Amino acid sequence: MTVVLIILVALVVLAAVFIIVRRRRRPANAIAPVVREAMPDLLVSEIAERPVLVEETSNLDQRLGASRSIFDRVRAITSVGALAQDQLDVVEEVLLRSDVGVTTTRAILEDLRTNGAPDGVAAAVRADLLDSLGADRSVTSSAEPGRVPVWLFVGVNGVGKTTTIGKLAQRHVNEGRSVVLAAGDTFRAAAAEQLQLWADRTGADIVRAAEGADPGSVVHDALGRAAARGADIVLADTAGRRANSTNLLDELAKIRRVADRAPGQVVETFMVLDATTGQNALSQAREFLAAAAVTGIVLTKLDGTARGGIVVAIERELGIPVKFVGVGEGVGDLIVFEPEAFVDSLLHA
Ligand SMILES: Nc1nc2c(ncn2[C@@H]2O[C@H](COP(=O)(O)OP(=O)(O)OP(=O)(O)O)[C@@H](O)[C@H]2O)c(=O)[nH]1
Ligand SMILES: [Mg+2]
Repeated sequence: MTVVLIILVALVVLAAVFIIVRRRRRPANAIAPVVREAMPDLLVSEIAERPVLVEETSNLDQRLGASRSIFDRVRAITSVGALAQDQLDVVEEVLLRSDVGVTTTRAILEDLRTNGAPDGVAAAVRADLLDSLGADRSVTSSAEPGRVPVWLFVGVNGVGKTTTIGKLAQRHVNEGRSVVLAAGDTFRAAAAEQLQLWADRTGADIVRAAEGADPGSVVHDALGRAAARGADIVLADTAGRRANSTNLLDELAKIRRVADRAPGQVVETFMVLDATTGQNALSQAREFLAAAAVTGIVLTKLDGTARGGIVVAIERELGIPVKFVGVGEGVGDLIVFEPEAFVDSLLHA
């Protein structure tokens, strides 16, 4: 009996000690559990409207804002039919300021004088600009069976070759193609580094060599790698400068020969031009045309100029279609050039 009593007392003492210790362990500022109210049946009574994705056209308006503003005065002419001389003067000034070029400006004025503007001046100018942008701008991304298509990028330094390659690599990858970048600008080490960043970012493969290496052999190695891996396309970067322009053009011609030899096949040679350099872009371009057998133009930095009409002048003067335009530094800021969207952006109300 005594033993049972002792055990009972011991148990009571142990229980008391246990409770005291537990209370001590709870921090002084411990938060007491909150007694929650019952949840309402309806959590959100009004759902905010989903943001509308910015459409390409309105985005283009924004990117071409400076060029678009030059055309403000043309859009402001609301009369229809025959044009007064002061209205013709406004159209002429606007077209010249936008860098459309003298020949196209004259042709448009002639049309306005002869035919007037039955649907308004903006509509008439729009139609004339579209007429002068009628080139075939199809882009080839496939080669003969057993060969790897190559897109070669040429142009003077700083125009945006490497950035354009990065943006296009992303575009190809998005469309399900495997891409090999050839770091053919071996003139400076930073060029390959810059292309490497784009490779990392887009998931493209890259072949590069040390500064001063032969760019032809870089392109050759890139083709070997692309063929071995069954890659879908090679995008080849080139240097924008050399000791002198003869060296640069000779080098480009040589790179082109290498790139066009099996297993490679050059299916597009893009000359990259910087729209902000205006008419200078044209004189640069002529030098490259013969050496590199250019098939298309990429006009970059259209977002940075009010003289977007240079697109028209370039096509007219060089007879080469603008196939892509750069409208910013981001990976998505390269668009397929579509004359309608472009001209609409300049001239719609
Ligand atoms: N705003 C704007 N900037 C651009 C565009 N395209 C390229 N750039 C910028 O132009 C600068 C030069 O671009 P790069 O791609 O290095 O030019 P590059 O032709 O490769 O130059 P080199 O390698 O020196 O021959 C960079 O700061 C780019 O971000 C564009 O469409 N819009
Ligand atoms: Mg470069």
